[in-house]
Amino acid sequence: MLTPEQRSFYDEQGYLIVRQLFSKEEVAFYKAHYMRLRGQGTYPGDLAGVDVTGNDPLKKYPRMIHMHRWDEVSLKWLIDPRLNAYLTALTGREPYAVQTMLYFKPPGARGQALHQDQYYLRAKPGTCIAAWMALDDCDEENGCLQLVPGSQHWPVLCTVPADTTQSFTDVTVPLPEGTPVVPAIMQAGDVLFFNGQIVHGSLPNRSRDRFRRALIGHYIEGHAEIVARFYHPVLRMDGTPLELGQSPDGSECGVWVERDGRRTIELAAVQAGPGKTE
Ligand SMILES: O=C(O)CCC(=O)C(=O)O
Repeated sequence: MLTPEQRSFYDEQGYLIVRQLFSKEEVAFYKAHYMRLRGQGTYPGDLAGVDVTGNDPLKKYPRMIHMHRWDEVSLKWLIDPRLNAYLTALTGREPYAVQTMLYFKPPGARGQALHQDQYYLRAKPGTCIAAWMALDDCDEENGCLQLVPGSQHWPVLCTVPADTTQSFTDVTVPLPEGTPVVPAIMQAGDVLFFNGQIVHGSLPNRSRDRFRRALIGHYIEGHAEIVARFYHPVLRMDGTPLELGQSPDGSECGVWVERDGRRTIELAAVQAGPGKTE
């Protein structure tokens, strides 16, 4: 299913958009399902983010997390054979599934500052990989995902404080001036696969009336032996749990330095783990 062109795009850029992997009918089903769940109450792990003001739209539509642990629809999506086929082809081996998330991102909602997922998951050996499915058409106006092509080759960078007027999370990674950040312009039903090391995030939803809903699965490579505690139980792609170890709380991180007139990354320190989840 993965074409040679898709393979080389992913290897070079660190991400790949597969167009219309899910049908319009499926998208309509998931949208209705999650809007109904959101309207029905609160769930473990609901997150509106830091600095939530009285009129923050995220208060009304907090992100849902790990729904696959209590919602059969989410579990089935997480291990869907289409996602598995791409993830297996991209990483060379069937991965393990560890997380679901649903971002509602209503008009006016903040985004998530640039970050690397591996900072949170700390899967080793190897890294993590995400499947990010658009439930609404998304572009720069409603806060589509943005990525730094090629950054999958970087180590996990040491984090710095984020601008919490723009981001619902409070850490980000510094980038040298002029580093290209590209928008992932997608239609509902497209799936974006991205490497766990790649720098990505999103800006606020500046539209007047367009949600930017996304259903997201996080996976770790099939040779991983440890992952951060928050992501247990780890699942095989048939939905059965398996025992993996827990990664230590904290990891080495890189900082930008100038060498021979070039910006490069040097491993500098061990930074504490996020202490909370993404
Ligand atoms: O959807 C977003 O705006 C951020 C999602 C994200 O960063 C992730 O799934 O790792």
